[in-house]
Amino acid sequence: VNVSDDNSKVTATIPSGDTVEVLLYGATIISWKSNGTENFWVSDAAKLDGSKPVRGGVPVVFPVFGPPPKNHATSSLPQHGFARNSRWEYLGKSTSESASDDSVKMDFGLYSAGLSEEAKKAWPYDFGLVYSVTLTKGELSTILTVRNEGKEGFDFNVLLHTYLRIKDISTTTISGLLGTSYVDKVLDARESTESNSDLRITGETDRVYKSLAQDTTTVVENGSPRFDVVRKNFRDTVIWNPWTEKAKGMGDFEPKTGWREMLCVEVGSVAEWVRVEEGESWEAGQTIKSLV
Ligand code: TA6
Repeated sequence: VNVSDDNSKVTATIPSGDTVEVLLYGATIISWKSNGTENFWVSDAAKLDGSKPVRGGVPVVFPVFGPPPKNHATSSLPQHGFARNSRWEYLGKSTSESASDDSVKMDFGLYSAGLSEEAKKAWPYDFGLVYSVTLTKGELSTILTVRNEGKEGFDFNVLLHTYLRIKDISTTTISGLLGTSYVDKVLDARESTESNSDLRITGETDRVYKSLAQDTTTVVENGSPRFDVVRKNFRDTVIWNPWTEKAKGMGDFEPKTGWREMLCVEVGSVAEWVRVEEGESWEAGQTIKSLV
């Protein structure tokens, strides 16, 4: 197991050759390679210098998902909150040798004290986040622990905004959503129930699937499973593809045809607020399995 930290990015490699790269900016995973294959999509125009959230990989969304609501403690935060554009600390690694293959866990921390003055003013709660990234052969697990370090309870959303790399959106389907109710943000937040056991993406798609019964969402390419995305203690899953117009409208989305090769499957708790009272903590995460 090899872990290197150049003070802006932590890179880990395990004996199988699998690697993961985590920017301290936003604790954003910008690469995960397994079996010689890159699993995440990152825009060619993504900013990796901390000047804006990374367009790709796995941005961490906290304490609010989407544009913040009015008349709420999060109202003056930027879209998707401050976690993805704050500098996190690398807290260190732990490795475990096992018969099958070695694994490595790296921890990252973000605390209210480490926030920008602007973010602290916008959301004045004492909190601590610990984000653990565990690389094992063919799998990447991430767990986020939210701790209330203050005297007042607070409400939050959390979401892992994963940009999966796929070969071609037109031959990709998503299973595990059947029967789940969802909010369709492209059809002005209309509520519907998923009737497809294998969902095809045929245009701009921006849906919040709520309280899924199944904890695994599978991405299938040309009829064979490519990824399992397994939720742990997260209630919801967002499916997003910007398609042509929205891709054109994002300055940091390149190539403009990149929407054909990416699919966001984003596990989170976003349809309802999660609340932690004084001294309480809460944790949730995902395990993504690369099936090729
Ligand atoms: O997760 C889907 C979404 O909420 C979309 O509505 C779109 O806004 C996307 O996130 C990207 O948001 P960003 O702030 O990263 O441009």
